[in-house]
Amino acid sequence: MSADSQSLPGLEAGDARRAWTAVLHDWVTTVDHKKLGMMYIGSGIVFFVIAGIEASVMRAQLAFPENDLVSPEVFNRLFTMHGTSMVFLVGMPIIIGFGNYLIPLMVGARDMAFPRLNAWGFWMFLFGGLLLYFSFLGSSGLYGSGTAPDVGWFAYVPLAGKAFSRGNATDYWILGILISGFGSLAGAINMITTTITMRCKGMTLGKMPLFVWLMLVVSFMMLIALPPLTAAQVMLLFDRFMSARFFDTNAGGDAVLWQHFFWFFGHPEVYILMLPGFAYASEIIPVFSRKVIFGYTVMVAATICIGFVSLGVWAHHMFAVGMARELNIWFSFATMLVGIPTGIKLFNWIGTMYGGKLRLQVPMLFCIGFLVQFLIAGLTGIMLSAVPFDWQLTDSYFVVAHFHFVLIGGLLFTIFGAIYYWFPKMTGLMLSERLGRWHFGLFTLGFQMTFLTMHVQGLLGMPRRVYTYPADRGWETWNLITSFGVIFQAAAVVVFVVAIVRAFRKGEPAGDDPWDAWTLEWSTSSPPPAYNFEEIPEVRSRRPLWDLKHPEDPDWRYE
Ligand code: HEM
Ligand SMILES: [Cu+2]
Repeated sequence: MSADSQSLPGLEAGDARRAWTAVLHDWVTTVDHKKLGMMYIGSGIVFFVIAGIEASVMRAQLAFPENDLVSPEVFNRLFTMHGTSMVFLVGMPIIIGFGNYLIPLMVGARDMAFPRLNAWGFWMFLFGGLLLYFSFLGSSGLYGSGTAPDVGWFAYVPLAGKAFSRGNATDYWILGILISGFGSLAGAINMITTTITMRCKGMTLGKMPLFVWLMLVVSFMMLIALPPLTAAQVMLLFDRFMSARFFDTNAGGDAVLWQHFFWFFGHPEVYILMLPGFAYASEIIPVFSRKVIFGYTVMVAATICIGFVSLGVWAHHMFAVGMARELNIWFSFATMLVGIPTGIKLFNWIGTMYGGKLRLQVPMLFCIGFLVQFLIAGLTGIMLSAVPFDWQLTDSYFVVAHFHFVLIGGLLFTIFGAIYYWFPKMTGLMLSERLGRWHFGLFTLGFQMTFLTMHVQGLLGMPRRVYTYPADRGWETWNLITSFGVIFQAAAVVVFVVAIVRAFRKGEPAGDDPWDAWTLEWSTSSPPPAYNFEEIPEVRSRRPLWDLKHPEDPDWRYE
């Protein structure tokens, strides 16, 4: 928020309106990476609240057996919109937002390589998201007008085909994701080009912040994984509108082909979401441990390994479709293989904290929560990569618990940590440490109550996506605890929103470098000027600010 908008109060009504119009015009027409980054993150937070409400309604329905709070049709729409929104309208914009905001600052550049492409990408993302939600109003479904997509976030055929999904609900799912995907592709092209061509003097690849390395790998993964999804969606549109037969098994097509296409995108997608979380942890943990990252080069190598191997594991989502034994063995083995570079990273973060002077402030608390929960997520992932084990638990609540441990315990916790860490840089204001601790405490308690118990429902045989369940299966108490946990998570999100609003109203001034950190974004004012740097900096080590602050013992002596 620029200085002059804060002086709006007290202006004459006409002047205030003109001033607000000017602010709005400024943000709507901006091509500045910082503003676009904040708009991506802001939109992601709004969609998070909406998708969180969808999840809460589902858990209210499942709190008791044989409940009828919502109908099965509405329940199907809720998990479809929740899952689709969380992945494409929460995770993606927030990771692209942070990449957009931070990469030019971290490499010492004035903006992204293609500012107008950047702006186009943002509006494509937002238009795709709004189109998806317009489905609640626009599409004419079987149950009268206005139904959201109800085929699940991976829209398996033939359910998503014309025979079973009449009306336009599924077409909104296809088009909403397809169009918002342009935003991701534009972001990826910009992040790769900026990183490779716009680094300041002295910043060799070996001196880039880990954040920049991880976003580089993520961007390449987006360029590889997104187009197959787009191609499959176009084929599905052909099937739905022009009676093509790509996925129609009765007419020479193949329903399993859709699954291969979807998960060839879908699995790398979870790492496209997770690696940025690793990037936030790799920046925050060293600063709050007062130690350089343990094993910089190994971290980079592990990231590249994860990037590559995760492109070859997709069919571990399809162990139950009847693939050849050899294929099951390969996809099981490759999935276990990903555990190695991921495990290395966990050790490197723990190695960084070991012997450090830990400062347990809110960004660090969320990173520690991430470490513990991501370890659990990784372990259940290894369990599910064993084919016989997966045959027992595929499509059960054990799987729902596993991927929420990855996407909340992993990604969402690091996103919260990143927001508390970089909010001061973006706004010049501090978020309240006291409210942040409440946010962390309530969310961790609620998260564990909800998703740790879900593993048990799964082991007791409860399938996913059921809108209710009988009272005689021993699932009642577990479901009640699971749903109760959502109350704590919701309370934590309210505290988070209050913390943000309160910071904008009367937050403490942050100063340029409130955490005493070491990367270039902290060398600028908070918020940074439109042109980022008075003079393009020159760096000699991975910690340029440390060198500036400690000329007596600069890092470049050791690198
Ligand atoms: C914030 C707290 C959250 C709660 C309470 C929650 C709860 C739920 C529930 C109850 C379901 C439906 C399970 C079923 O009926 O099968 C679900 C599904 C799902 N959730 Fe979440 N979720 C949360 C956050 C997230 C986040 C952050 C992500 C991703 C970034 C996510 C991604 C998904 C996906 C992909 C599905 C599967 C949807 C489908 O079956 O089509 N959720 N979640
Ligand atoms: Cu997977």
